[in-house]
Parts: sequence; C-alpha cells; structure tokens
Amino acid sequence: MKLVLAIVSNDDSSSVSTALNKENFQVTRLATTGGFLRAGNTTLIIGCDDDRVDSCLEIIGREGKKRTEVVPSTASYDIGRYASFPVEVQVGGATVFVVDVEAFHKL
Ligand code: 2BA
Repeated sequence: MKLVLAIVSNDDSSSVSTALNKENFQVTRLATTGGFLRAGNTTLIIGCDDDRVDSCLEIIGREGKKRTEVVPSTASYDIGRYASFPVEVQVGGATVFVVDVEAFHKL
C-alpha cells in the first residue's frame, strides 16, 4: 500500500478530490499553507493499493494541471487614478509525494 500526499491549489482541490472519489479513491483533505508564499493550499491524503498509484497520479495531474489564466490587475498613478489591465498568471499544478505504508488499520 502507498500513501499519496498531493499539495494542490485551493481552486483545484474540489475537482481533484471529486474525480478521485468517483474512481473509488478515499481522500482526506487538509487545509495547508505554503511555506514560501504563505498562501493557502490543500493537501490531499490518499491511501491506495500499489497498483492504483498511477491511476491516482493521472487523475491529480489531469484535474490539477498547470495552466495560464488571465486575471484583471490594477496599477495606480500618483495623480490618484487607477488603470485596469489583464495579466497572465500561472495557476494549478500539484506537488506529490508517494510513500510506502508500513501498516494500515481501521480500528
Ligand atoms: P511549487 O513548487 O509548485 O510548490 C507549491 C506548494 O507545494 C508549496 O507552496 C509548498 O506548500 C508545497 N511544496 C512544494 N515542494 C515541497 C517540498 N519539497 N516539501 C514540502 N512541500 C512542498 P509554497 O512554499 O508557498 O511555494 C509556492 C511556489 O513558490 C512554489 O511552487 C515554487 O514555484 C516557489 N518557491 C517555493 N520555494 C521557493 C524558494 N525557496 N525559492 C524560490 N521559489 C520558491
């Protein structure tokens, strides 16, 4: 058995965990914070059989893949005016650890 720890953006966490549940993976969601950006993200804990790890990673990669989105941004000028313009930001992506499970119990 393996333990998959997947750190995903909050935006993707629902779609990733819903897709995993649909494929009969059991998921625990933790609200976590990135140490560098100090922004919220979600860590998914998934315990699964060894032969299902690839399928689990495929779902995480599909539902949480890196993409570029255009979001509105504003710049202020000294004269007290603001201008709005679109900027491209990269969102999504997942950081995944797969570790061996020594024992698994439901007591
Ligand atoms: P990513 O590498 O995609 O990492 C996204 C989040 O995944 C991280 O959030 C952290 O919560 C987790 N993570 C990544 N690698 C990890 C590891 N080896 N062990 C434990 N957790 C890990 P943040 O720490 O807020 O980082 C957000 C993004 O900032 C990172 O995206 C990376 O592009 C950049 N970054 C992180 N640390 C950096 C550093 N020391 N210097 C420059 N850029 C950094």
